[in-house]
Amino acid sequence: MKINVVTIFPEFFDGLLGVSIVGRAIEAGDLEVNLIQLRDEGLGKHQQVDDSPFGGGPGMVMRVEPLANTLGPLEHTHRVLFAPSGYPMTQATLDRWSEMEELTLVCGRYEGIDQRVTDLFIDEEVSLGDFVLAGGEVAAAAAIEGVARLLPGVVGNPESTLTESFRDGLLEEPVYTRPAEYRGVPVPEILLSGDHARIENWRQEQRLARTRERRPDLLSDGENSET
Ligand code: JFT
Repeated sequence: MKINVVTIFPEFFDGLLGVSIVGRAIEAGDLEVNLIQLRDEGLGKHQQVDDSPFGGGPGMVMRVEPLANTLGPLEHTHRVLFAPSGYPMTQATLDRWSEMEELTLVCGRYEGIDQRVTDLFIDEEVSLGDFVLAGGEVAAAAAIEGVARLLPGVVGNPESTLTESFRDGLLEEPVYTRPAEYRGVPVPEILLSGDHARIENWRQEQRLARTRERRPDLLSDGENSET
């Protein structure tokens, strides 16, 4: 698939695109990432992309014209805007995007983007989470990595994300590797027992206990309400 990223900081993505799953997906031709410098459509001698807010208030707002001129020609793609006030971006969101031919991720800065950009040129507005960043780039980077690992042919593709334990709506269990004891702290003996039925039972209990403690919201709704 192809992912366009609209940003005034294209260098921000250099590390991401060179390493690990994303780097390999690009290398293998499973993923193309096209970085688009928004400032190329900036206004005037200084290629300005922002202006002061109507109605007053602190900071600057991203103007319509540079974004409109950039996003208009990308109408054939699914155009996503990151915003603190967006719908939550979840695994289901990434699953859906990973099936698309061409996705466009729009990253803003300053206090936000003129609402008319969203109204006229954006298909979906999402947020990475309930915390405050200084712009959309970190959220876009998270989306690129999360989508890349779902692409067919990518090493580490979970095959069916339904087989991933997070998909049954629970947090994952703790995992261990060698050594069997470190600074007097042993690996749970059950994991060394070779009894795969008891091990799977233990893992499920751990997932449930962890979810009850850390994310009770995941249990109180839908298909896990009986667990
Ligand atoms: C922050 C963001 C996400 C996500 C897009 C744009 C400007 C800075 C800002 C900060 C506080 C209030 C704007 C953005 C995010 C997240 C995304 C922008 N800012 N208004 N912050 N935190 N989880 N996605 Cl454009």
